[in-house]
Amino acid sequence: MEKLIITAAICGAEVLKEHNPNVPYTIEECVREAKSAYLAGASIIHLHVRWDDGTPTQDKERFRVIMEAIKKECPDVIIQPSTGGAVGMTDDERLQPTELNPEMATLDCGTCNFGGDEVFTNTENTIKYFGKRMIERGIKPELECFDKSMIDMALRLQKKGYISSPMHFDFVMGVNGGISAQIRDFIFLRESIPQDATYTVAGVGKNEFPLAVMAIVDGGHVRVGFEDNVYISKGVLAKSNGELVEKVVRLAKELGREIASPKEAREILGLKPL
Ligand code: KMH
Ligand code: ZN
Repeated sequence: MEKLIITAAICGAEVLKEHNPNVPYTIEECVREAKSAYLAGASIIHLHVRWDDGTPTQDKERFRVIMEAIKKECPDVIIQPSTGGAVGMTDDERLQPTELNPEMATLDCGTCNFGGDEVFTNTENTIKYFGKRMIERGIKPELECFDKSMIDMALRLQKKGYISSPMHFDFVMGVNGGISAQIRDFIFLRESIPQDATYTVAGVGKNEFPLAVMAIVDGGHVRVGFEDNVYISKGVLAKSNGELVEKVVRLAKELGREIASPKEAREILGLKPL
């Protein structure tokens, strides 16, 4: 079985210090959290950035500064900026980090309710626009799918030339408004992607570690981090993103799956070597 790629989603756009005081906002806090995840075994950092007061931003310069600061401490880590940003941002606002030509970036494959009145909007034209941008700049998209219909959308747009192949999916499961996170849902999603595709799974809240185990035994990959979950176990806040990654490493070891280094993750995902 392929080695396990662990992605750490260290920050997100919605989670706050009120939920866990270790959620990073400042440059130094982002570096601290990325480094803790990297040292624990993460080969990819999925990155959102904030201003120092916690306000989410897609500002290109903020991304540049934080990406450079992370690279200083974690020289070979793969940094995967978000193009989802935060609910309500415009397409061009969200696309700013692609101007930095990162190796990867997320590409959200459909519109999703996020609870209350919040709607995360990704029209078909938005997805085409983002997909084209990533092809033009040689950025590998991580296809974020909050539901099965988003996989179908990605497959249709791949056939039309808006998304490159082999495809790499992220099943985001357990969002209020997206697919639930039961075993049958996981099997449904992983059986819906092409043979040559890879996938990672991001379980939201209490779904994070059960889904990690499913992906570990199935040969998929795993995303954890404060963006998705702030608890290390029931009612106990995680001290760092590194602590969440360490738990995945322990589970993988128990189940006989080795952890991929950033170099090995690049090989598995078909990224250029450093
Ligand atoms: N914060 C959500 C609105 C992504 O990173 O691409 C979008 C999100 C997905 O987190
Ligand atoms: Zn994200």
